[in-house]
Amino acid sequence: MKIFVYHTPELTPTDEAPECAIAVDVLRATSTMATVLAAGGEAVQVFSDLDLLMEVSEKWPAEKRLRAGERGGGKVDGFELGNSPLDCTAELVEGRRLFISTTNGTRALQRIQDAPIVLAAALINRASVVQFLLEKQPKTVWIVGSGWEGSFSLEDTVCAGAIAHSIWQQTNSSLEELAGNDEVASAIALYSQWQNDLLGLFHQASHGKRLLRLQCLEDLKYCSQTDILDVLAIQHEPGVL
Ligand code: 3SL
Repeated sequence: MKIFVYHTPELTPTDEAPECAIAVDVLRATSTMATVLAAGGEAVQVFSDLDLLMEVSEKWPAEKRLRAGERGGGKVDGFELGNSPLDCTAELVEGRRLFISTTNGTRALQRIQDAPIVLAAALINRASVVQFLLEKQPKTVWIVGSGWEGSFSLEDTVCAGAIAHSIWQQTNSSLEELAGNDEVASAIALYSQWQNDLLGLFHQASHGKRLLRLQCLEDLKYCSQTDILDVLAIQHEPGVL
C-alpha cells in the first residue's frame, strides 16, 4: 500500500486516481458524517451547492430527511442543522438521511467521488478506517484534507498523520515503502508530536480558533477524541455515504 497525503482538494493530481480516496474534515464535516452514521442515520448525502441540496432533498419524504447547511462555521438559514456533530443524536437522526452542505468538507468529498473506494475519515473513526485499509489493502490511498478555502489546516493533516501512523505501526513496511509523497512523513511527525494533546493542537489551528469564537469548544473537544466510533463512512454511490 502506498499512501499519499494532500493538504487540500486543490493539491490532488487531476490526471490520476487512487484505488481508495479518503476525505478528512475533522472540524467538522467528516466528524459529523461519522457521528450521523454511527447514530443510525440512513445515509449521508453531500452537496457543495445549497440550492441543489434543497431541490434533491425536497423529493425525499420529510420525516425521513434532515438538512444540514454550514457556511463560515454558522448554520444556514432555513436548515434544521448546522454542522455540529453534537446535534446529531440517535433520537434525531435514526433512520433519516442527512442532506449536508458545508464550506470545505463536502467539496473535498466531491473532488474524490470518482475513486473506486471513497471514505470519510475523522479522528473519532480513525481505527475503523485503518482496519478497513489493512483488510482491503488498496494499492494506492489518497488522504485528502479539506483545509479552509484552499489553505492548509492543522487538524486535517494531524488526522492524515494519525491514519498513516497507525498503518505504519501495524504493518512491517518501512516509511519509505509506505509514503507516496513527503507530506506523509510530515503528517506523521505532526501527529507524533501532538497525539496526547489534540485539543491543544486545535487551539492553535486557525479553524479551531474560528470555531472557538463561535462558542464551539464542546465540538472541538468531541472532534479531538480518537477511535471512539466504530463506523466506516464509505461511499455507496457518488455523493452518498
Ligand atoms: O468547512 C467545512 O466543511 C466545515 O466542516 C466547517 S465548520 O467546522 O462547520 O465550520
